[in-house]
Amino acid sequence: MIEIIKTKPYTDQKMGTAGLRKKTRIATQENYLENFLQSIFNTIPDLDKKSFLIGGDGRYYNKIAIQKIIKIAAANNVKKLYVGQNGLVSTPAGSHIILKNKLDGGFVLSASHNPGGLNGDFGIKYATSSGGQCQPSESEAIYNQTLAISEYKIADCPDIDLSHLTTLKCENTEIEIIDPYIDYIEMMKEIFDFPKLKKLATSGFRFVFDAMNGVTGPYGKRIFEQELGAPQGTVINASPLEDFGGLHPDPNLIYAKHLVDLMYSEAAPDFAAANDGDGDRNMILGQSFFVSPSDCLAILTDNYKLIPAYKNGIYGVAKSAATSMAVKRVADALNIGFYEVPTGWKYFIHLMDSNRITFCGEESFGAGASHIREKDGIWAVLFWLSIVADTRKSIKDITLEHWKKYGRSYYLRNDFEGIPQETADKLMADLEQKLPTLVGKTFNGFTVSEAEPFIYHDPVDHSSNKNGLVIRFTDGSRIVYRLSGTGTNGATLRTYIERYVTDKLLEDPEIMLRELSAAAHTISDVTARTGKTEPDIIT
Ligand code: G16
Repeated sequence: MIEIIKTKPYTDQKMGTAGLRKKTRIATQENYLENFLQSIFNTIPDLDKKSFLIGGDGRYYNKIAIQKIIKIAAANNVKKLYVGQNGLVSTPAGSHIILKNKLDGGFVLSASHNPGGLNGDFGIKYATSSGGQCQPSESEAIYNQTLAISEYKIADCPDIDLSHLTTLKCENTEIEIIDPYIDYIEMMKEIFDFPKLKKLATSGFRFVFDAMNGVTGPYGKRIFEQELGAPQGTVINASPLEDFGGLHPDPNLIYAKHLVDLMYSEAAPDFAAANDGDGDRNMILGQSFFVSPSDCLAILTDNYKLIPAYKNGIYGVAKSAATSMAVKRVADALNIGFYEVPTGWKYFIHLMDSNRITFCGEESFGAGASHIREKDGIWAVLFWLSIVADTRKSIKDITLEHWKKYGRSYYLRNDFEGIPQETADKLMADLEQKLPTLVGKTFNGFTVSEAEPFIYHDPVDHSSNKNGLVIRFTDGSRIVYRLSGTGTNGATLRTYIERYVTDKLLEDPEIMLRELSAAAHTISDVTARTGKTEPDIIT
């Protein structure tokens, strides 16, 4: 039986950088999820011929939300649903499942690196048949539906048992519970030299993979411990938990402090890595050493030949505008294409589909390649392990050699969080107005050479998107300002600071960037406007 339920629109269902992300208490309001799902289905024709993936990172409310999505999809006469066993699918594995099975899209229930639980966050990443998240024009169409919705459809089927690999039906919709790991692991085996990695993992090389109680625990156990033979216990925080065991599953120096402390202690293993809640972000650490995400992308690109899947050559490389210029220097040296896009993995999709790029990455702890259409945390870890297996060098030495060859972009991101949205919007609008007047001026010894909004022209669909403001200095330094599209608490102003040097390679970034950070502060007038004298978070 299909019920038609009357509902009223919510006005806040516009997707951000990566899907819809909300406080759990907001997402669990009456009909909130139902409205959003029905709005998506309203934009898709011929649902009786369409198949979708459903899964998530295991966070609170996922189990309830999955049952709702199944019943709403069935009521809308969707042909088939593939559902991850126990409701689990990592974002990268989900992208692969969509592409491999030629699905029409998918729903990964995750607020990514944001904490979970009733007092945490909930989210939905909606992917299309591209294997990646929907394009801005598609999310706009869905948003318009959410503003106009007056009813949704839901089937009256019993809840589905997600624990067994089986196929069932709800109305006309076939529901297949699938193994979320197997295809992803096979894909990793095709990309990397697993026998070589196994030699490293069983040679006394000590490493830790921290899944932060997110979805990559079971993936990590299977890949690092079972396939590669690393000792049991190599994967820590390995059980996906509804509240991530109280962790904030964001793999960075602040929220993965336990791992950072280990790597800066006497007991440090040779290598450590962490992934976020849904497995698309990564952090890489060596003994007393942290690899910044921007450097990570540059180093992986420079070492592409070590990986079987890329040894015959790669197309170009792309980064978000806010990411440091380190990878550009590698692209120039390798004579491959280089692209800069707005923040958001969706902007890389057309570049991959049109064979313009193979690798891409972002400052927000994301790196990936064209094997899928999302960033991929475990892929980045396997890539680093491959470099170590080949060179037998430490993470610090690999990075230092890179800097000696190319110079170093010191890089920091300063986040000012919880700003009232109107204050943040006004700050950005006023700053944009001011940009032309900055050219030629000197701040703390840095002279502005260019100052403009970042506008991206997609070479494939010819759409244009504005995202952030970029100030360039005569010595190659840059400051980028933008508002986050993933926060759930007011607005977050992100200020990205970058300074390029060819000497002084092993200094503290906070010291090297002190003057430039102060300049960024002055230019944005952030203290007068927000009352904040310091960033809330520096990464
Ligand atoms: C998402 C997007 C990334 C983006 C990041 C930060 O990552 O997929 O492309 O760089 O958010 O976005 P913002 O600066 O707008 O907060 P994830 O891992 O949260 O899905």
